[in-house]
Amino acid sequence: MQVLPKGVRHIPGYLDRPRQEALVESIRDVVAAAPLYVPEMPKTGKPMSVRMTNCGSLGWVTDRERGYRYQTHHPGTGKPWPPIPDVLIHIWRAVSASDKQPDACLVNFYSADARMGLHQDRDERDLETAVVSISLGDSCLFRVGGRTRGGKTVSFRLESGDVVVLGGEGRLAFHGVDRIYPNTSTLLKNGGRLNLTLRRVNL
Ligand SMILES: O=C(O)CCC(=O)C(=O)O
Ligand SMILES: [Mn+2]
Repeated sequence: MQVLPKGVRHIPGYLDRPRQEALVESIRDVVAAAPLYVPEMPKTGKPMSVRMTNCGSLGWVTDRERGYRYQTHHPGTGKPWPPIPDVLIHIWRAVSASDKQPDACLVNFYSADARMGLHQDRDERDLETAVVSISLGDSCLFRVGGRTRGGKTVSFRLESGDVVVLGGEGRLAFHGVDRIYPNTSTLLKNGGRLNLTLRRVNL
């Protein structure tokens, strides 16, 4: 058993299959109201390999001109993001150890060749409340380290139904997704991996 950095908690199999299925259904409704789109890297405009959307009062977006930020509206439709489904609020309450509510939920969709480079979550005003991340569908290789780039990292697989909490000293841990393992889950009909990241943005 590997030792994870302080404040980083991996809860394997937190959601059983029926709860995973219910969650996918509620995310289908989110995506119907707020379609997945291709985010662009700041300055270069290079497309990210992960497709994204959000629910909650604020959504994380990025594009060439304005870079990483939170905003109240979907960049494509101009509409407010749909609300965070109750099932997600319940998970947050059970694992975040916070009395605050999440005000943002980023929905990441990874096809077989998508990945996410090592980064910190630090676009929030609140950098103390934990970040709660839920994995659905195909497995991935997740990497997490400390608060400085270039330090030691550990890698482990995230499977469908797993939850990761970055709290306390782990709140600003560098983390990323090195690869997806295609066809490792039957949860999503067309394969791929869904990640739901719940955060508290405003103080
Ligand atoms: O997909 C994941 O497990 C991590 C996603 C992530 O780190 C992010 O969206 O900031
Ligand atoms: Mn992140």
